[in-house]
Amino acid sequence: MSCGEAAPTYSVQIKEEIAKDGRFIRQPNLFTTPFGEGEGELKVEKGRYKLYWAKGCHWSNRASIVRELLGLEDVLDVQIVGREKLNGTYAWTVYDEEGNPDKQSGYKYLFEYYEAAKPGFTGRATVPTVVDQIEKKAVNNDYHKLTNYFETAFKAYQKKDAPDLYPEEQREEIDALNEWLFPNINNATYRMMFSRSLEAYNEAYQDFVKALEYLEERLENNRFLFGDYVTDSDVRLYVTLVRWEVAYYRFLGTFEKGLRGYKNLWAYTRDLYTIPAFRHNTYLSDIAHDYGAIDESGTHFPTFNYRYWNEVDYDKIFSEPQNRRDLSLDPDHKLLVAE
Ligand SMILES: N[C@@H](CCC(=O)N[C@@H](CS)C(=O)NCC(=O)O)C(=O)O
Repeated sequence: MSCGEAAPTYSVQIKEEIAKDGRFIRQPNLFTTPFGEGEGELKVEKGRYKLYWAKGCHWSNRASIVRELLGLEDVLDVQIVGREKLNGTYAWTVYDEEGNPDKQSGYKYLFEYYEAAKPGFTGRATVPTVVDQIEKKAVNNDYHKLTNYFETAFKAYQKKDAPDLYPEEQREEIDALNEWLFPNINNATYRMMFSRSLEAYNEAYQDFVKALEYLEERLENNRFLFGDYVTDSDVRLYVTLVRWEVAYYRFLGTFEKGLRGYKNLWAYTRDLYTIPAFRHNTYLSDIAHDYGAIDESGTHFPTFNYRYWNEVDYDKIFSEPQNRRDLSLDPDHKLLVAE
């Protein structure tokens, strides 16, 4: 983490998110106003919005990958947040390397954008968050829909040869798969991570492993989830698989096998990793970095990642060649670009 002190923890779930039986029930997103031209919607304008995201966080990594895939650099600014201990908890920082507040807003912390939007706000300020740089407030942190807005409402601002990650005729199927990926893959890892009963843990574990088996089979004959081209769903699956392999797998519990034990899923992840927008936005060593929260409690057994996060050549491992192109009728193109 380039800004501020070392940052041992990425997510601080609050008491209200743990149910009586130990299950983790995620808080709803705070800012869900859609982007679009309709009444009350967020109008897309150059110079207005900025996306904040964190290297370790897959909810926000989806948005940073799609932003780059679609070439939205000119219309949507971006910044990777830092993490800092503040008043006994942790806060996302938005100041620069020298500690100067954000030039446009004058803020040092992400929660200041939340307070500006919701006076009296006391909850968790989370990534991803899109802020309005003119009004200096948070406007959208709806990670379920953010990439879909980039694919649709931001269309006029996409680069010329931008791929179609959300083809109209496939939207229903993509939405359905995304809704399934949320509890079974993306949030299943957090359901394991934040559970406070073994029963809740096991439930999430079973969902996750069953889902992996299903996806492994689906990818046996399909290069990507919907065939020859990358879609929005692939981005959502990729961001969790990468973190599972590099980090979660080493501390979430005991898995019968890791990503590398799933022939298709592992080759699929590497196939996606070779796409520049995926690779640029995947900070493998940072994801592996264990800041040593366990060590602070006095244990003599710091994790593998605590000791070696920066010595393993993850880029080399993820760049090992695979031959998934043979599954495609259009092997030279992974992205669907309209004529
Ligand atoms: N917006 C969502 C999810 C996004 C989320 O949990 N992001 C994490 C990082 S992966 C975060 O920003 N955590 C900060 C915190 O919990 O203080 C929520 O409110 O639950």
